Amino acid sequence: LEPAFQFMIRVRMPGGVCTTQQWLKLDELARTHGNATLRLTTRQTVQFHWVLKNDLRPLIQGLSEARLDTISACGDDARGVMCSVNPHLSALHSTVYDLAHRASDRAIPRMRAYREIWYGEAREREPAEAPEEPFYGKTYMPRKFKIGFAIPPVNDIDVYTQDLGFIAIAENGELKGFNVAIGGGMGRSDQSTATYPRLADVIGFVTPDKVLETSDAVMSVQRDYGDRLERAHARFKYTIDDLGLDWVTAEIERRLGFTLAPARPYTFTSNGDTLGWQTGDDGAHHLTLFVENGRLENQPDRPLLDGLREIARVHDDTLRLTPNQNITIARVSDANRERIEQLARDYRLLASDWGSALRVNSMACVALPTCGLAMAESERYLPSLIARIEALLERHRLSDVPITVRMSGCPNGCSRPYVAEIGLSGRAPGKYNLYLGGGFHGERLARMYLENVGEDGILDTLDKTLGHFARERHEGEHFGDFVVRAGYVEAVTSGRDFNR
Ligand code: SRM
Ligand code: SF4
Repeated sequence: LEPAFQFMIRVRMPGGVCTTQQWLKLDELARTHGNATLRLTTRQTVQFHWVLKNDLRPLIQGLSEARLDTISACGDDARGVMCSVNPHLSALHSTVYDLAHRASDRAIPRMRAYREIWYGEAREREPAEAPEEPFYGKTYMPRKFKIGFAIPPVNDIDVYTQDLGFIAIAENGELKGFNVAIGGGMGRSDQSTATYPRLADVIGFVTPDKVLETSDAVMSVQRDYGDRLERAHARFKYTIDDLGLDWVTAEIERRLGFTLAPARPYTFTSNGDTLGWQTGDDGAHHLTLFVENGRLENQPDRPLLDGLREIARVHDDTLRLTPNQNITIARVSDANRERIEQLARDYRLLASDWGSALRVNSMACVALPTCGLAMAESERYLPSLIARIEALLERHRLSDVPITVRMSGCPNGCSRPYVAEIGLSGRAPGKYNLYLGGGFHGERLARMYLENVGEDGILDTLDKTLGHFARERHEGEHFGDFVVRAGYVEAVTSGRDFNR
């Protein structure tokens, strides 16, 4: 007899685009081989939790029936490639999504072991003249490597937190190319000032035909120069800070064989999702639902998993999983519009059911009970903390003001808390570091304001700062900008400055 090991399974889903048939399969697998929940993640995919060892193979084989797999969703390789969900710019989205998908296909490992282990295919010997991994070789990357495509003005993918970000530049709806941003990342280790979150630097511009080779060149620099001795120092952000941005950029250009063009102007306005109905430039309708912390499960008063299944049975186009753990019902036909809205209302999936603008701009990582690295609660705790913050917001008449709040159960920062206007990262049960001053569209890191505090300390500080914000904010000013202007925190100017 062996212990009942339980596993988390993460699906690879570039850009979060999923057909309704695929969704129905995910739903079925969660009910038959998981814990009857699906968890939408901050990188636009789904996770299954509490999968027992004997359920692993049938689950992964079931995914394969829906043309899905888990390759490269974890590991020292290119992780799930992200792509903005921007229904307003439908045509542009489809071009950029196509590139994101190709970048994902190109960056994933080629190994056959996956098929042998999970699908039971016969073992093939690696021919000496054709190495199995032409890019990764035998040692893969020093660490995970994250790629994302953003479509301004929406920075929903938090492009500055990616190891490699592509920022779409369009003129009159036509894609001209991408600004290239390198060296973002959130992860830190507890109480280690040698580790820090860092925002990516924009190093230049490339045309669409150069995106895949740019991705190869950037990844290969990190593959060859990243730290392979100390894992906590092995992300690309540290390679860049150690070798210098200019040196790394020159090395990327040397490998590309051309110099990057100067970066082009662009504007981001938020890093959240636009919830509710939107109509694209091609006239198609899209409905973005709010899923608190991405957890779809059947609670007695909110049978969310059933709700999505009902919608997927009616809908005849795709779903798009957003980088903020929400879900967009994309390209809803006129015939289905009323029915789908009614289902979303019946199953309480509309943002309007959920209260404050703070709540619908909130994210929490999974943390306890499944995450082995968690130091404090996150997904299970943030909703109740928000209810208490909502009482403060109501008192200060700020309920309708969008403010981003993100909580992580440990310093790794899976919910990207260090770019939130209010960030919380777990230190111990019931204790968090409180960060303030992140940029509303992900353009500035937050700074630690309180260390290792409990709920009372967090609420006292928010009462004071939100009250001050309500009284003295400038027209249209965001909370993150206000706390910097009012002197609560000094703006963080670089990764290394984060721990100052
Ligand atoms: Fe993460 C590790 C969950 C996005 C930084 N992350 C983990 C693990 C697998 C724990 C582990 O290694 O044992 C967590 C599984 C928990 C569970 O029970 O399900 C976990 N990470 C998640 C998800 C599900 C959080 C969520 O609530 O949505 C996200 C899945 C994304 C996906 O679909 O691929 C998730 N993780 C992120 C992000 C955000 C992003 O990528 O945009 C980050 C910060 C960005 C970055 O990478 O810097 C992130 N996760 C980490 C780290 C710290 C990496 C570092 O550089 O130090 C770890 C720990 C590690 O890798 O050693 C980690
Ligand atoms: Fe786990 Fe920490 Fe990531 Fe939360 S931030 S899911 S606690 S690794």
